[in-house]
Amino acid sequence: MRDPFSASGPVSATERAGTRMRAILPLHGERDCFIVRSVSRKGFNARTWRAVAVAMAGAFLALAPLRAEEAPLYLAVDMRGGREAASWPVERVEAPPSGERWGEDFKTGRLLLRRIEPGTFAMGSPESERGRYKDETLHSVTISRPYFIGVFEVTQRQWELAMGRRTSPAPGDTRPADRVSHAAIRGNRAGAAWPANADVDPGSFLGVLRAKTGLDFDLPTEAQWEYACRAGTATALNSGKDLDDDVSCPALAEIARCPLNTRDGRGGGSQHDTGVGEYLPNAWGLHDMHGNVWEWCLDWYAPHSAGPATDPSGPASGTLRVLRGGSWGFPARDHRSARRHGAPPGYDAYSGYGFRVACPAPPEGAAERGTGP
Ligand SMILES: [Ca+2]
Repeated sequence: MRDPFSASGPVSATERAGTRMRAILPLHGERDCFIVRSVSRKGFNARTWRAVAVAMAGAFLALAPLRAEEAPLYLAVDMRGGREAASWPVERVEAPPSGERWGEDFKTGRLLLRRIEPGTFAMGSPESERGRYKDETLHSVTISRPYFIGVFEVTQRQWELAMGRRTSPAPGDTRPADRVSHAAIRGNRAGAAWPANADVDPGSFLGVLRAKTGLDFDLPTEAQWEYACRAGTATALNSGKDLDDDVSCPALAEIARCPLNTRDGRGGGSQHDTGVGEYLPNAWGLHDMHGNVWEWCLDWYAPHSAGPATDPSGPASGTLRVLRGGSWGFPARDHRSARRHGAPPGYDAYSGYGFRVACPAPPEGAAERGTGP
């Protein structure tokens, strides 16, 4: 690690350092990370620093650059060349883009993923959790390797860029790709073999994404999905709140497109999803882990076993593939972090089934580095 960047003062302060103007901003969703944006004669630069000493709330004592193995925080695939492009550039992004509407670009022509660090968490739900189902047996799961996961559900425009058509007649580039089957995402030949291997069909969405980027994109495993959804929480919802009603819960409406917020002015309707990223993200900056559309995971569905597991890949065989997170048409209890749902892998008739992608993190030290502030 480099020497800490010595600075002190309130966050969100703008200061002059030599010839540079420097703005220090809290990184959304991170308690100890800050973005340092600097403007000098050489141009604009932004990178993420981790506070090594935090004094009072809202002030820091020193910042250190993220370790090489921690960077970059984000990875972006530029899909705008469409199917005709020989390849799609993969950019390493060390800080989320700025601007009020920064997300729009990453909901249409570019695909944004957030790095998730390894850790151990309690998967499933305690018996005391309101709205739980019996197949959510609480057990310890370790995620041993870092990975990237989509900040948003894959959208109609992104699907169209890869596949040449949309999945649904519903208008809106930023609406999720719905009515997609597990088989359409991975393929129903090679792509049906998980967990025997991680192959996908060349003509599937993931086959195209892999061919254009050279990276091993896939659906997340069920454990990767729940770990990313919870972002450190053990409550029913990833906002740190529990349900106060099984069907209609205001705490859920803050973070998810669900039946309760059908007419909140964000594009939702009584019979469909809405644009991705319209509701509050979790602590790791991921949107719509609850609600909007259910998200396909890699695993076959089966009841959890009670013992601890490391990087579980699900049962060897089954009839249903797992879906997680609930959707616009389901009651509150079906949006809980621990809720498990399944459907036949070829099922594509429901407008509440979609997905987000995941990707193993590059080897440690392989990440490109930005320059200091
Ligand atoms: Ca979702």
